Amino acid sequence: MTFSLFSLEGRTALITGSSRGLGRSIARGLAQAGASVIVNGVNVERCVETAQAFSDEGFHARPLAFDVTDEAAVVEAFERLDRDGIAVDILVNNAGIQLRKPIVELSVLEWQSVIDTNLTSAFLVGREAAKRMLPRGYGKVINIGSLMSGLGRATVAPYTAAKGGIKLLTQAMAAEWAEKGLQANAIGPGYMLTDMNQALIDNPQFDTWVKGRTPSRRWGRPEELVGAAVFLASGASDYVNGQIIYVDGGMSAVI
Ligand code: GCO
Repeated sequence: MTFSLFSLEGRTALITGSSRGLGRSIARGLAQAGASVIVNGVNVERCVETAQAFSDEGFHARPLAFDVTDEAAVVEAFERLDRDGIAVDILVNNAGIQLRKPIVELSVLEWQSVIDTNLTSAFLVGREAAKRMLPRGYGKVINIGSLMSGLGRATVAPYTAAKGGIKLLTQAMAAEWAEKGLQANAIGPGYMLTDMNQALIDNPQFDTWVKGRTPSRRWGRPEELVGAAVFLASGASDYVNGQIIYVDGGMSAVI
């Protein structure tokens, strides 16, 4: 008998921002664990390409391109899933952008863009998913926070504020939805080898700082988030709610 505690067989997972980066790695990992995955992003071609790549590997995947910051687009996307008879069992709110600039140089539009993409999107997509999960008495909501959900760094204020909000939105979701059989938790990635961080990776001083500040003495690989994601998406976490799991090489645990 296979060890089914972590199996996602028969489950459908929607991962926002999953046509590339961390979201793509998480989506592939959930597919490896047996989930049928819905690949989301704003770029239709990239969504189709990523879903096809997953299908070519033998996984069950479909593209669903929509802008997670656009309320009407989010509502329409879920109505389309309803029409297609697709129930989202697992939601990973991963979509996010980074903008590095001192607070005093930020425009309100720049601030709002990061907050909308990194935080408001989790509310919009989480709300539509929960409207359907609550009556079914089942759902796994996984919000992608950050090391910055609990720590600040200069020049990334909107990202930090949004990711701090993600941590506490997760706790609020747990407070409202746990009694109905849903689990809402978060993952806090540390410094990962992603396109979003390429400028930092290529900066020798920053690279040295990350490796010195991180007990594991290295950057994280996107696929290293899969274990936490599968755990929080599976029956192994049915009594875990409102928590954040930092996957950061220990950076948040030490001074
Ligand atoms: C930065 C980085 C961080 C990363 C890190 C933590 O500019 O400091 O982009 O914000 O997101 O991986 O999540």
